[in-house]
Amino acid sequence: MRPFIRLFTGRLREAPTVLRRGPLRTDAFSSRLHDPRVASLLGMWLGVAFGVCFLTGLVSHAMQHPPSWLVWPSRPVSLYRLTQGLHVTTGLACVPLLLAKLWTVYPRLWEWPPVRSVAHALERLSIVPLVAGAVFQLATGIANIAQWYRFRFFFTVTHYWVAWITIGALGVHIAAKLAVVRANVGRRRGERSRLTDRVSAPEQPGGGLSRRGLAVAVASAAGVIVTTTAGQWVPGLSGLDLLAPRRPDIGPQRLPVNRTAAAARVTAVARAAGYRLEVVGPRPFALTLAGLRGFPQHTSRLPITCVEGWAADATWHGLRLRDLLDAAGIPAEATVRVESLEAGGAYRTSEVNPAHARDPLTLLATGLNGADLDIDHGYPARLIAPNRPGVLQTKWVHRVVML
Ligand SMILES: Nc1nc2c(c(=O)[nH]1)N[C@H]1C(S)=C(S)[C@@H](COP(=O)(O)O)O[C@H]1N2
Ligand SMILES: [Mo]
Repeated sequence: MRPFIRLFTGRLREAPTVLRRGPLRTDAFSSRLHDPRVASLLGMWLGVAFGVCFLTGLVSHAMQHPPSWLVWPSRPVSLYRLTQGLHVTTGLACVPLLLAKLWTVYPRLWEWPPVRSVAHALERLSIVPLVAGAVFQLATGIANIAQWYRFRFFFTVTHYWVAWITIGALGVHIAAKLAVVRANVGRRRGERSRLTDRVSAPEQPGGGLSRRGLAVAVASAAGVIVTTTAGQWVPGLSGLDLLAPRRPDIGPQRLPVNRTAAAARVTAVARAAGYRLEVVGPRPFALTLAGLRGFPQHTSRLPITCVEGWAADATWHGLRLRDLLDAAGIPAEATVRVESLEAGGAYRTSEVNPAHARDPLTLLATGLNGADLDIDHGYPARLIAPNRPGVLQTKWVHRVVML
């Protein structure tokens, strides 16, 4: 018992001889890259990428699931495109940064003594949710953008809450490591040499990758990932999209499809001659397709921005939602619900707040890029509004209801 207590009170300064093997032997990790300076530098890059990813993720999440007190503005038109695009891009850039960082610091798992104080124990424990959370977020995020839903849990909710756990653990970690980072970043070589650390190895002449070499390699990997995927949402860069799961210009009518009419089982009802658009308000009415075309026709240039990280501009034709609401006597401050012909599915309806419903760019579109809407893009009519997540741009609309 006593050696055990001494182990955790730090009085056992050296690892017992029986344990001094494998990763616990002296000089088990000889690379000079397992050092606090490299760890601090990678940690700072990772902190910036992760921080941007977290904040943009929060904004995107709040746009998709607005709390009751928040009415999102409909402008700027592409705000969601920016937040969600940055979210996915910075998340992808975290992959090489995180791998390099974990490799740099993993020898510390065998740090001796394992625990020096309560604060040290807590700091070490916070590594578990930090690493597990970061790996989980990147893995589920990548699975999501690749539409690879092999997990049983609901992605949106889990990804959101694990983000909070991870950022909390990151806060603890940064607070604990601030002194080490200060001592290692932004100072001159001579000043840095004061810093002592058990796992830091002296610069060895010749052989192995230098610190600068590692920094260049990691930054290049992140740079390649960013430039070959950002074209998914940044206009004009789609030609570089070698690693992106989607090309924003490929699909029917040069626009990707998220869920096809066949997958949503709406092909027959959407094409049925008996199609009517119902508008439910103080003066309810129903319109045939010809009736829809009888309304003043408008054109809006607006992007579809999918939560999966792709965004594509398109030219939409149709009637303004606000003209439809006015005709039904629906007041300007009303929120409406747009309902799809789709019988089930998480995205069969969406709510449109007054700012979006009344925006002159918001259409019930019946046409896309100069032709009738393709069935996979929501024929006979779909919602398209500025600054709105793709999941809320309801397709195959057949009812608009005042709430
Ligand atoms: N009824 C219905 N509308 C829907 C969806 C859906 O599953 N059902 N998917 C949404 C999602 S996630 C996106 S990104 C956009 C994509 O529109 P597009 O397929 O025309 O590009 O449609 C949205 N509209
Ligand atoms: Mo989407």
